[in-house]
Parts: sequence; structure tokens; C-alpha cells
Amino acid sequence: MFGIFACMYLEFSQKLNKILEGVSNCLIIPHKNPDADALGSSMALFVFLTKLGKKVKVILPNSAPEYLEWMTNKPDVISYDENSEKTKRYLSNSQIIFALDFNSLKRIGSLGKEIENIKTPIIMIDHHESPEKFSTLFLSKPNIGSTCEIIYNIMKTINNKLIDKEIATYIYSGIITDTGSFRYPLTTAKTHNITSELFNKGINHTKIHENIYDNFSFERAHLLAVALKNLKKIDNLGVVYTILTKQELEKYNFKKGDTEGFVNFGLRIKGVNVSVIFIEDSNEDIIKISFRSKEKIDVSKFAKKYFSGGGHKNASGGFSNNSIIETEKKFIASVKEFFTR
Ligand SMILES: [Mn+2]
Repeated sequence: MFGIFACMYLEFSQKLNKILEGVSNCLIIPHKNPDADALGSSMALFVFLTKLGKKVKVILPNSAPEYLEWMTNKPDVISYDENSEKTKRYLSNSQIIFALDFNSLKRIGSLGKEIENIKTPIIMIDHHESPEKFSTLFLSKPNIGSTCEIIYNIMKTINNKLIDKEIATYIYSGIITDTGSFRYPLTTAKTHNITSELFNKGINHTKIHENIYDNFSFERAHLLAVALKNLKKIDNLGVVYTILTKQELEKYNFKKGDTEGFVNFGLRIKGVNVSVIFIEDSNEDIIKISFRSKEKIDVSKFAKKYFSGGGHKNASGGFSNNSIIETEKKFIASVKEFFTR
């Protein structure tokens, strides 16, 4: 029907409010391998819509990592990979679908096929670059640090009084993870204003940080040590990278989410502007790649050009179908081509 780029919260929120008036069954879908922003925005909206008197379900394309299970531990939250029949039922019952923290159906894996041709209106709310057109109404704000910040503003516009401590806790979780605890460039005075409002809702910020960050298993700490030990640098270009092989992951009993944040450590080295991690995925038989960079360097362009990826300017992902050795070779050559121009 209509899409809106860079529209005002007020305009979007009013349109959404109007749509919600005629709707009682809502569905929320975040991206696959959900992080705290995807889950935070989904769970905040879940509670908010429930308080508005709606019946709400959340479908995760795959289940949340263990350290974020405290966010999703509710009977109305299911994962598609474990409940495909229930998912289909929920899909056919829903009158509106929210797509949160992603802007391309590729980001929800095989669940994308289930909603590709669905007639139910889809509302997309997201902050990644280059949104694809699969939604009925969308709010795309690549200049905002987290989807949680966007969804907070929408909820605040619709009914500020409904925002309680639980909602505030989810929102804070997404904000801190997607802003790197308020240090990434997209952190603004507005982000801090929102945080102040969340504090006034009674959040326990210390506890939230502990829940999200102080949750390493002993083996995960060892796996981090391996990732740091494997770190290599590409001379004079301020680029470092590391590799975790299948064998290393197995040795330290790798669980989904264990390598989260490892790539950021490379940026702590003086003079380093780009940090990359290659992780051999034995399930999908590909090498998953994460890219991080400092302010001016756009790794999403690099990821897109050489490794079929994309994402944000300073935080992107990609993959390779080749072997580790070939991938590493290609990477070094690409870095030399891309960063010496
Ligand atoms: Mn996000």
C-alpha cells in the first residue's frame, strides 16, 4: 500500500494506531539468530500491544541464544524451527505482522517463504540500510542506533503511560547492545534522553548489563582466548582478523551466541580500524564473517563487494562458500585492493 522513508515518528505512529484499532491478533517477527535489539524491540512491543488489549504472538525464526532466554521465556513466544505447524496456525490467525530489526526477508531464513505471499499487512520497523519492499507500511531509520530506540518512540507517541519497567528493560537491553554501551557513532543526545526516561521507569541497569554481558561459560572464555591468539594483522592497513575453525569450536563446546562480540576485541588494538572474524559453520557448511570498523570506514561496502554481505557502516556480516584457506587468501587480496585505493 504505502511505505514511508524517513517520515516523522508522529506520522507513522498515527497511521499505525489507526491500523491497530481494527485489529485484535498481532504477530511479531524479529530476525534470525536474534540479538538483544531484535528481541528487545519484539518483547517490548509484545508487552505494549498486550496492554493495548491485543492477542499477541512472537515467532522467532530460530530460538534465542541461551544468554538471552530471560527475554523470551513466555508461552506466547515460539521459534519457527521448533514449531513449524504452530507457526502456520499463528500466521493464518494474525491480522497484522510486525517485522522488527530486519529489512529483507532473507534475514528470517526459511520463515521468509511462509510470509512471502501472505495477504496479512506487514509493518516493518528497522534501522538497517537499503530496505527491501515486502511490507505494507514501514519505518526505516538507518541513522538510528537501534530498533529499540525507534520502537520506544513509537510506543511513547501512541501511549506513554503503558510503558512499564518490563518494557523499559527490554528497550534498554537493545539500546546498550546496538550502541556498544553508548559508544558507537549513532549514539546521540536523544539516545541518552530515552535512557534517562527508562531509568525513571525503574530499570535495574546494572542487572541488565550483568544478564547480557557477564554470562560466559568457562569454555566460552577459552574460545575467546583462542580467537585472540589466532589474531593476525595486515600490515600498514590497520586491519586485523581472526579465524575460528570447526575443530576449535568443537573443542570448546561451541554454543550459538558464544562468539558474539569476539570481533570487537581487535578494535582495541592501537592503530586498528577494521576487525574481522571468520567462523567455520559446520551446520551450514559455510564460513560466517563479521566485520567491525571505526567511524569513517564503511565495512558494509566491503562485505557487500567481496563476501555477499552487508549491514551497517561499522558492523556488517558476510559469508564464504570456500575453504578457510581460500577465504583467507581472498580476504587478504580484497583488503589490499579495497583499502589502499
Ligand atoms: Mn538492531
